[in-house]
Amino acid sequence: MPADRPNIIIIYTDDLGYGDLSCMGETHVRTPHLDTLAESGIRFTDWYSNCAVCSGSRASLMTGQYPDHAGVNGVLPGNRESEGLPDGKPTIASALREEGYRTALFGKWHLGVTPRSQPHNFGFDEWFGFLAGCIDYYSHLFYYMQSRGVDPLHDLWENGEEVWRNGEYMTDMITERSVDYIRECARDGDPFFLYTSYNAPHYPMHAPEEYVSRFDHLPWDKQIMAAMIAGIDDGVGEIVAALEEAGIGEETFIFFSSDNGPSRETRNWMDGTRDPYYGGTTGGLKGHKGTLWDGGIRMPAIMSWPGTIEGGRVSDEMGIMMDVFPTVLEAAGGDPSRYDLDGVSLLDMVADSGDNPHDWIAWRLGGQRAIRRGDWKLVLGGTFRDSDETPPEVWLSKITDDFSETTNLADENPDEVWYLREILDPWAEEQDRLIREQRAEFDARGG
Ligand SMILES: [Ca+2]
Repeated sequence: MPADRPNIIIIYTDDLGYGDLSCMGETHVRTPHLDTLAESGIRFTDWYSNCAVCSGSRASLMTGQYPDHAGVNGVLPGNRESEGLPDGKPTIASALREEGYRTALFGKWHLGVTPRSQPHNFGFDEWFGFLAGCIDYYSHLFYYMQSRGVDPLHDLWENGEEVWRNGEYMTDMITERSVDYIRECARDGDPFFLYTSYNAPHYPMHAPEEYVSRFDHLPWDKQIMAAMIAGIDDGVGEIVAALEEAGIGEETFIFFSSDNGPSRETRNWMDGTRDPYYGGTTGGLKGHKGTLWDGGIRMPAIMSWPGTIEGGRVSDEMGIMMDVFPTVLEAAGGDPSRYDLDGVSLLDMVADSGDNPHDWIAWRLGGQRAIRRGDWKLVLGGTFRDSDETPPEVWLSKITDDFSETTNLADENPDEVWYLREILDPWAEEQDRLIREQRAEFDARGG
């Protein structure tokens, strides 16, 4: 396989916070394999998710578009009638398949449950995992819509067929499938795209004793979080070891990140406690999952391609999940301009010290809107879910100086607010139009 045609692996985690890795400053957990991966490539300090919750973030990762443009914003429901991406929507997987890649997904999809919404209709040759937002790690049941009248559902599938693996820990199954796939592709000499999509450390807070016992010294909320993250970290170690054993480590591009910030939901506790959960950490960023403060959308992110990208670097350049599609497609020798993408290829920036192509990036979730441009970040309608505090409607931060968005500079910088709104308001209107159009088209075809 020529070095200019790398294997592509995306390792995605679920509700992992900005501060939850030891290479990001967390002192409770230990993530030696991820720290080594970061050392082998670039660790980003200013990498963003396109959405503060699961489905929107994953829609952008897969399609290279803003969530509304992709047709999925917010969180898709977990019932079996749940529809996801519109038919025919190109994804990273379909684009790489056109370039001759084998493609596989192991783990969480959360971009629709109905047969037509499933991964094999969006470019994945093979897949194993679950389709809704979360599952019990051992029974693989989805329990979380009983308050809306939906009974628990079993949610484990292989290539569209329901399968049962009662008692097997989901994180370990995802790792095993990923490692087997790497060995198989390496043996056959095929370039591959592997999407390893861990549901950890999303609730329910489950981990085997093997991981839990490593953190006996911690209080329960931190102990179980550290154990679930250790499961991921061991998995990353096994994946990298499999690449090295097969002699393809140098020509494999790995991107690691998380879909949104840490959850403060009380259901993380599992002991009837109704306090907000602080097992995961934003590392000092304001907010959490579900909010457009940086704690909801700024993510740990690692990009490694040892044969091509110089390692041992930390980058404060701004990047975002929708950039991954064009970046890896270009790395694979494809042409991103063939696709209608909102993300931009960062390949020149990461491999050849080129300029960051981003001027600004923006977000929209429910009544919240936000934009970051240069040193500034504007949040409109910002909220919290772990307190009754209602922030001012307009919040302007000098984000490069004010990591935690603590000081509102809106009143003293009306020109900056005006300028950012001149970009953000029409953008948000356009996103609203795009998702309405997508859903109308969807409805017209019979849902
Ligand atoms: Ca999530």
